[in-house]
Amino acid sequence: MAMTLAASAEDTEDTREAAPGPTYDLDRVRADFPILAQKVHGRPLVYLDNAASTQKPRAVMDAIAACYGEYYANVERGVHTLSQRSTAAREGAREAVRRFLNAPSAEEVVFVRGTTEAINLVAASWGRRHVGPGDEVLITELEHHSNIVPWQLLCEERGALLRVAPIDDRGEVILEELDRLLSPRTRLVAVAHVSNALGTVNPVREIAARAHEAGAVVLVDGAQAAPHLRVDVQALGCDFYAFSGHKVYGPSGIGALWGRRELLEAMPPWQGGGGMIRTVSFAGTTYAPPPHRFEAGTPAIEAAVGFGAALNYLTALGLPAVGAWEAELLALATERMAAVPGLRLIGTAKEKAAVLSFTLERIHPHDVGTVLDREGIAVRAGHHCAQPVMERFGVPATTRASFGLYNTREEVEALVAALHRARKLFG
Ligand code: 7TS
Repeated sequence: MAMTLAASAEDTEDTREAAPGPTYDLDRVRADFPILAQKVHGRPLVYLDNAASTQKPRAVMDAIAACYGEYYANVERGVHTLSQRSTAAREGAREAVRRFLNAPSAEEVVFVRGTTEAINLVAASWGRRHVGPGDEVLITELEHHSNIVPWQLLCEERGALLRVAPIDDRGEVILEELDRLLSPRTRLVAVAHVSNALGTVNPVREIAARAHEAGAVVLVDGAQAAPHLRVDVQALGCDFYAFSGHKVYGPSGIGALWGRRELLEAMPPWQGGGGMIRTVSFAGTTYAPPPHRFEAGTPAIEAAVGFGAALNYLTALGLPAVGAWEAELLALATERMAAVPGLRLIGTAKEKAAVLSFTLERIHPHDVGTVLDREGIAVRAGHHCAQPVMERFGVPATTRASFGLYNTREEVEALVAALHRARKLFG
């Protein structure tokens, strides 16, 4: 794909001098992430696989260590002091999620294992109740498999139809097509806030408004947005928002689903067990109100605590500052990569966040990934759980570099230099 950002060497120098850098202290931020200070194959680690999972700051490790070392016990229902402290810490994390999303109430925040589980929860609970034969669920062509397969399963079970709004050659959702596919039969529109394979930032607010006009409920997959953009679920106007802890510098195995209170209250449980009931008898069981109705069993207590610490860390740095820095890295990388012979960028939307997917002529993406790893550079190669996107662009896989708040301009330069070397190596 043709690049438009190619600048002359002089322009480039000017840009670099004028570049303000992050509005936070990058050296200090990097020092918060002990894992970054290591060598891989004798070279300084350059971690550019942040879209898959981010590294963890000391604040998150300390919060988890304090949970285990000072107050760990099972949560809820406990009269003893440690159980009450554990419960309070986990509920504090729920409040951190509420603040992070600007949700109206912490009771609308359900802890889940991650984005995947959040979407499955909505499909299994809300979906089974509201999607019937002849109904439609509308997604887009750029979704992660997590925002495709649960809807396929639901539609198959309910006799409903899955519709897909196409993307254009830049990787932007074609809004006119989305409009055309919206109908009174559309029960739900499920859309990524940011694409993991392309980096496209979707106009979620506009999509939500259009979907609501058609009478549909809107779920936003925020897995790739939460680490980069300030999310305000009230301003977005969506009905559900899902994201994962491990992509926002927190632990794996934890994430959150935010849902509008009226919707959550009307939803049946999706898993049964301890913690989600009001009363149980063999004659019949009544259920706890949200969020506990959707949290059966002993939860990931320490992970929730670490998740809250991660969100507070990110908020303290400031998402606008983080996003601005990552945008600079993305612009620099986009410009530099234009000079790598045979490099095709996959995903050139006007609005992008922190993801650069590309192919190199005559070199398989996995080989690119392996060559980069020999230089200490961690990127991902594959279909990124977005096979329909690969199909749309006619490639089996891409190499993907994805940026996080701790990446540097020098790391971008190291990536590009390594790509030039790979180019020479493979001819
Ligand atoms: N949605 C999007 C847009 C994602 O990028 C991912 C994970 C998920 C959902 C699923 O999140 P999980 O935390 O439940 O696994 N994306 C990636 C990726 O791009 N590489 O590894 C995981």
